[in-house]
Amino acid sequence: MIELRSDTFTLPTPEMLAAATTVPLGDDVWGEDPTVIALERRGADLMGKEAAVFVSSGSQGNLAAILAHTKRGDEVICGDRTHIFNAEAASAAAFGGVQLHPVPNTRHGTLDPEKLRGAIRSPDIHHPPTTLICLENTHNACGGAVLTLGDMADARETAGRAGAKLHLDGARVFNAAIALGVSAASIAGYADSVTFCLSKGLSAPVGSLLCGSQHFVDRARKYRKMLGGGMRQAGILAGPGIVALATCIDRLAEDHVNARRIGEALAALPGVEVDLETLRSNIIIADFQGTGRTAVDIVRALEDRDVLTAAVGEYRIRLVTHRGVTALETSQAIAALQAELGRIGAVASA
Ligand code: TLP
Repeated sequence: MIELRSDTFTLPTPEMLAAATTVPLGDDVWGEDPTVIALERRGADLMGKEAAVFVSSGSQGNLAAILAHTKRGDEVICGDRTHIFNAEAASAAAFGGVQLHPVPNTRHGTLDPEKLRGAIRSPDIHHPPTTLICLENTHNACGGAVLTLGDMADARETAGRAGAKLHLDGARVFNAAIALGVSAASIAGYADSVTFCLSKGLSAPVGSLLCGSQHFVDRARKYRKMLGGGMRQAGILAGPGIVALATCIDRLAEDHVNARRIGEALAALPGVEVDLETLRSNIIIADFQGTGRTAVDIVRALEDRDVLTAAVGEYRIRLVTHRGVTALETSQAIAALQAELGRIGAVASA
């Protein structure tokens, strides 16, 4: 099977598995696991932040960040297509008592600047205070769109003027860095805090890092404990994370090349639409409405051709490239897509 449902399916490398069984361990709730400490240091350095806390998942990192930045009754502005708004089970509302205020995402994954400014609350007895703005880079549901440094700077400025903090859901921030040809720290530099995932394209089995100032990370660590995220000999998980940061960042460029090939091949098929301008990382979202077939129908048909994809709307399918999909498998997946959906030439001559 060619696995294109998500980069979360990546399996650990042999070096990661070896690290899991050989790294020094301690009780991390006591702050004594040397491997977790080393991973947190490395993560913070890569993001250019003072400190980091190892969390079980991207969702836990985003929630701990929101809890640490806000208080009950606050309002948090985020894009209407963000993972925080759509795919974290309303955790910020349920556990933090904060209201998420969605602003339309542009196809580039940014927040429409005018709508963002308009969403910021003025001081008024009726209004919840806007204390946090969240961005996502790369932007999953916008087809892996990459926010530029200029986009980040604009949001920073708006947050600053509003007296709000800026959190970056950087689950795939290294994909953004590779696509822009800049360091991850230069992207994260615009945000007060950043979550990034070890368990997606970086291929570690478990975990994310939440990074920010020492004061912020101390608060987030406390919230992680409240969420049941205080782990003990977590070095078993942090060891593979250290290997992921040392060995799997640069190779993300290959995933981008493969995604581009798939996106271009899909865009050439009759009735299929792909935004090739925003396709710059490892995620492709294609719209199949013009084929007259639903996403679920096409996903099933592709499965019969040994290609796994995910429906993300009635007519939209997401495909994600990663370390588990080689250039050859990319060609095989493209051949399967062409066989299932037909080439433009084939339809024209029919
Ligand atoms: N994304 C998963 C699914 O939940 C959709 C995926 O397969 O892409 N932020 C972003 C931008 C994400 O894409 C994800 C996971 C998360 C946060 C949450 O990370 P985890 O799954 O570790 O909680």
